[in-house]
Amino acid sequence: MTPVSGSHFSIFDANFLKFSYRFTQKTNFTDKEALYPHQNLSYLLQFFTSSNLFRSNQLEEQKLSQSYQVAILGATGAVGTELISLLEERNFPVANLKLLSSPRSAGKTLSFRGEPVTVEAVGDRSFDGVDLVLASAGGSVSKAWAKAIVEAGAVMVDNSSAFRMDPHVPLIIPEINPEAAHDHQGIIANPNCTTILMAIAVWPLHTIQPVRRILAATYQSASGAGALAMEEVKAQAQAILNDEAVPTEYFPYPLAFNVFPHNSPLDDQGYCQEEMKMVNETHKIFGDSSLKIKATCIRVPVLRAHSEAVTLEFDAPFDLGAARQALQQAPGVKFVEDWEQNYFPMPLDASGQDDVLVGRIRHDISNPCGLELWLSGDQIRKGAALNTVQIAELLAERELLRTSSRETVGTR
Ligand code: 2RA
Repeated sequence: MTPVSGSHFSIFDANFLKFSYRFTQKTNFTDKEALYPHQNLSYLLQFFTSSNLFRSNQLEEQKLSQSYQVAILGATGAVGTELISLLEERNFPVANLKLLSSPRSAGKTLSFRGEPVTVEAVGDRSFDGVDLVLASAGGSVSKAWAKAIVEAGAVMVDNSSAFRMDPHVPLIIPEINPEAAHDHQGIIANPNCTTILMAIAVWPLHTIQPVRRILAATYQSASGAGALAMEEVKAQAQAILNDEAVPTEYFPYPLAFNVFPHNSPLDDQGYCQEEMKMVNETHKIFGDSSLKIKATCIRVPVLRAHSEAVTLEFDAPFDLGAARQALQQAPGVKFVEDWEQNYFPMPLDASGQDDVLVGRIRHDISNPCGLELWLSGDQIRKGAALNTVQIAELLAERELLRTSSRETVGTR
């Protein structure tokens, strides 16, 4: 497999460009900034030299000289196959890609950079010499192999819920808490899809004016239950249209032409696991467990992008213009609002996109300090695989992967 290098535009470049744009567009300088314009310049210079763009250029240089032994655990699932595409699309410096699965899926052939790669059954020696494992095979599989992965010297970026709330495991959305990566002890957790999508939209507002309470209602697609569940919804729709028996192997009830509350286990307060993930994970990512959060999670007959209606409460009214501007400039967000056309984020538009579509920003008419937004985000990409690959990029940029088995590009 020949490693490639080339142009690569990461979220970190986007951060810098958005910052620069915001800076050049800034007209409402504070008295202090107007009095000391050189401070603005020095701030810009300081930002540039410490910026992610700078680090991104470092990654470009690293890419020319170093690459990594990468394994995907759970390679044949919806997220696994997206991970393969994203490593290729984003030109992650892969020296060799190992695709791992359960024995049931082993032997399949998938393609990476135009070459066939045979999926191997995961086993005791699978992680020998591997630097980075991107895991998306479910919590029990992650728990079963985590020790072997870490003992082999690799870093595991885990897409399951197995380690998310472990205090020794950073839980990361690179646009929000990249610094947490420095504390890793071999495992980094990728948050749940609903948490990522909500946090990406709320964080830019929270940094302007702290949010005190979040009320969310989700509209979750079939993709959250996996590739086979997506196929099941299509089969259900076909069966209903043909007046035939409706298959329900992956969902407890027919999802086609129906909606039902998320079927993860319920606690004694009446909240399901999916809802509590949004609460607990957001606390950990924002570093604020005093933030009041509640969610109602609902499965809807959409194939691959989740949507969420989110109400935020602040201590004081949030200016609508400031909220729109913050979201227009936020990394990972595409602002989508056309009030005349009544056009706002939709899962069909979000599918296949990296950015979370956010819009329909309005005041909560029942609360002067409330603000409402609506979002749609691709559950498989930013909700899972893209965030995982962005964490991998962060680890490479900040040299947080081991160096012992890195290869020099061109040696293979
Ligand atoms: C779901 N949150 O949508 C899950 C996927 N991680 O059901």
